[in-house]
Amino acid sequence: MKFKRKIKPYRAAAGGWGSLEATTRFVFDSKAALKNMRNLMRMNKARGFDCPGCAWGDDNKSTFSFCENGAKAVTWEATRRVVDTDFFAQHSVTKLYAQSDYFLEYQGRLTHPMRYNAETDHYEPVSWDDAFALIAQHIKAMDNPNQMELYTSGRASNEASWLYQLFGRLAGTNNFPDCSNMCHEASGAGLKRSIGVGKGTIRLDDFDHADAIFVFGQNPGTNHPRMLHSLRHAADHGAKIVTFNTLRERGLERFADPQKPLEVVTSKAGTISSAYYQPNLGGDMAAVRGMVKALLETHRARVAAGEKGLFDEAFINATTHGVEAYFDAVDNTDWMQIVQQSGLSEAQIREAAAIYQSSDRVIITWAMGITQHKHSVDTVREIVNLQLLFGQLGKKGAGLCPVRGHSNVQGNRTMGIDEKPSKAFLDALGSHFGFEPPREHGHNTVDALNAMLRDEIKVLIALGGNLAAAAPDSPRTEEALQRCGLTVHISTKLNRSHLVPGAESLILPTLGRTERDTQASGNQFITVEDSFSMVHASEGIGIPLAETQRSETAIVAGIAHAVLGDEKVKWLELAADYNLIRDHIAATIPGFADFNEKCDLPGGFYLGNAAADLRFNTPTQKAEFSSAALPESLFPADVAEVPFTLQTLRSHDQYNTTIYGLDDRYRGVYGQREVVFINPEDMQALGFTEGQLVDIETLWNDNISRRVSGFKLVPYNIPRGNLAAYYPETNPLVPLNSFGDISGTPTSKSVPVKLELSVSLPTQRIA
Ligand SMILES: Nc1nc2c(c(=O)[nH]1)N[C@H]1C(S)=C(S)[C@@H](COP(=O)(O)OP(=O)(O)OC[C@H]3O[C@@H](n4cnc5c(=O)[nH]c(N)nc54)[C@H](O)[C@@H]3O)O[C@H]1N2
Ligand SMILES: Nc1nc2c(c(=O)[nH]1)N[C@H]1C(S)=C(S)[C@@H](COP(=O)(O)OP(=O)(O)OC[C@H]3O[C@@H](n4cnc5c(=O)[nH]c(N)nc54)[C@H](O)[C@@H]3O)O[C@H]1N2
Ligand SMILES: [Mo]
Repeated sequence: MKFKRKIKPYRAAAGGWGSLEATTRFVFDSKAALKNMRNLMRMNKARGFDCPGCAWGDDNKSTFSFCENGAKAVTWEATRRVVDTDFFAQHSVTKLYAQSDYFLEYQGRLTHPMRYNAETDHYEPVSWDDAFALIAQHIKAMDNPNQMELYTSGRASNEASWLYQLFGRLAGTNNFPDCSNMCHEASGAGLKRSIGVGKGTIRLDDFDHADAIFVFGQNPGTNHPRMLHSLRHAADHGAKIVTFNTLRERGLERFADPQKPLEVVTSKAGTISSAYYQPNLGGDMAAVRGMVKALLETHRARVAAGEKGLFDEAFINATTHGVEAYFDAVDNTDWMQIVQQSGLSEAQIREAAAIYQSSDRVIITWAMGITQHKHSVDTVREIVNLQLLFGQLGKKGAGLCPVRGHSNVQGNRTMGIDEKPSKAFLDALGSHFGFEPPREHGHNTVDALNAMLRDEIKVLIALGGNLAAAAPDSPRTEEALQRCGLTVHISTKLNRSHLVPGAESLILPTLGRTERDTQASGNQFITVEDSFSMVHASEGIGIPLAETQRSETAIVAGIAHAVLGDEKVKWLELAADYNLIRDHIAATIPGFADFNEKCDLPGGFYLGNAAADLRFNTPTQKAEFSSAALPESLFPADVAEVPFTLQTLRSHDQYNTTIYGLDDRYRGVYGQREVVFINPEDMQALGFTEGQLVDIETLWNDNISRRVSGFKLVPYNIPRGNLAAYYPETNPLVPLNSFGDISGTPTSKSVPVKLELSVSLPTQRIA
């Protein structure tokens, strides 16, 4: 495939024509244009399918709410191209491994179960029964159930993931590594410690009532485009949008609503952010600490003058614990450290604090710019601290909003995809099915990969996702997968994980969310949960490409049946009628009583959030202030003299490891992905020039060389000392043992690196 390479700054607003044009191009390029248009029309509407793009909510008011990147996700899934048995007969695994991630997924949908033959180096067709029997044989040969890893990616439905965790626990393990371990784990861990529940506290319509919305470390223009409608709407009604982002992101500056034709025609793009701060990578905890320091100063001055203080003292006294220790921590943090670590001036931080102070109702949102650092749990808790001081919980238009990634990643956790399940959850499961679930905590993603490297793992089953490309330290991750006895991938499309097989390997082709799922009892729907704890039904309409594809739920049931038989659970009966699964969910998961009846509610039902009702499930039954000190450094003490910190992020034309195209329109990059964004002064100081190719090398303390070559220098509006480049190309740079405290999340947004001019051209994968 040929791509036109260019770097040309994008000057228009986000959304608008550019967005419409790109959407229609995707719809009409793919081989099923009409079907695609019909799919789009039904996306996110009552009894259509839920958009597989992201976990933003639906307001149920607009008649036709979709976004460019949701359209890409749908059309990408709805392709008529197939990766069938002929395809695998033609291409060896070694040959496919040399191809780019873009090439692999572009080949189309997997249609037939395939088994790897190491002798021929080809995948060969296998029957479903034989595939299940092979899995059962490997699992039954294990010495203990913890020699199995059950990975989940966040697209899996509530029904499939609930069944999957039941299978794992009946088999005896809590080894449930998932994509969340690499994503919002720090949000869950931080919120749980601070407010007793690991989810956001707001609902979608809170955006209509906020006076200010602070957006930290998030690029909604690309990753949550429907959020721009909420931000834009709020801005139009006078709310202040305050952005903290290391990069200047177009979508956070201006946005024209592509679904309001007049606005597009007249280019009446709305300004989104009223203030835009560009902290250093990992500098947000210091920035928020600085804001509190400024606010505390004003508060004390007022109180000293006999006036009413700034903070919500009634709220603090009645519902929180630990404010004094927190104030001590704030007093012990000096401005020099705050300024140096955040990279913002004291004046900028005071300005942000003043905006916060003048706003009654404040929402704070965040994503990967906050969660993929060493001190992410402390950073999330610092954000909560600020909100607690002003009583921003339990009131309309205010609260905490971690914006989730995968469209059902929040639902997966609710269903029990959790390597650290609560006692209450296990008790409920055990008593409902009459067994003693394993109590010992299992592996998260990094633990699982390390266990594989130690040859402790015999079987990996992956319910979706692309572990080989999504996890850090690619050579070690690939080796880890290859050390398993059996790797099983339940997938829609060909990806890198299939090409690093264990001693044996299976690819099991599954239906996507947009497709009709017919089982013995008739057409089925599934359910998902969005970032706002709304659970709703989703029913696919596309006709499946091949009769040999099966639903995720049916595949999980098939595996469980082959391994465990149907003594405790009638797996195949459950897969024949998902209502039966929902009845079990209702009996084992809080908040799901009358689940099947509630699925008929238009727009779904709200699971509730105790913290939003000011009930805190913490040891003190109060919201806990955290009084952590700022980190001394983002890196281990023996990693010194780090010239640059690199973040690895998403382009506009990708969905995690799925590369739709090679453009990153809002950042002005076309036809290429091997680029590195750099401050122009840094480039000059190194004596380098725009467009030169560089090697990026990680500075770490384990004598392992981690280097990628041939990355083009692109001068960009980014603070000095900070770099950005796309994932997954830069995953080889993230050390497997560099992860967040408590969260265990790979530190994908702060990798210590240096740059050198490339001396030889890289062996690039074939695009
Ligand atoms: N189209 C599309 N949609 C997606 C995805 C996709 O790949 N494509 N992925 C989905 C998933 S799984 C997820 S988790 C979300 C991810 O959504 P995002 O979190 O928006 O994803 P990233 O591309 O990683 O962008 C990180 C943003 O944070 C900024 N940033 C990085 N480090 C820092 C920091 O230390 N401080 C501050 N203040 N800013 C920082 C970056 O400049 C960038 O704007 O999107 C979901 N939606
Ligand atoms: N360096 C770096 N690494 C990162 C990140 C980063 O910002 N930087 N982000 C991290 C984050 S936030 C996340 S969430 C992870 C993502 O990690 P994963 O969730 O593992 O990866 P995806 O790329 O979303 O998975 C794509 C694959 O899922 C399969 N698939 C697609 N739809 C379906 C479906 O409906 N059912 C099934 N069964 N399979 C399906 C397809 O085969 C496709 O190849 O990556 C993490 N890795
Ligand atoms: Mo994610």
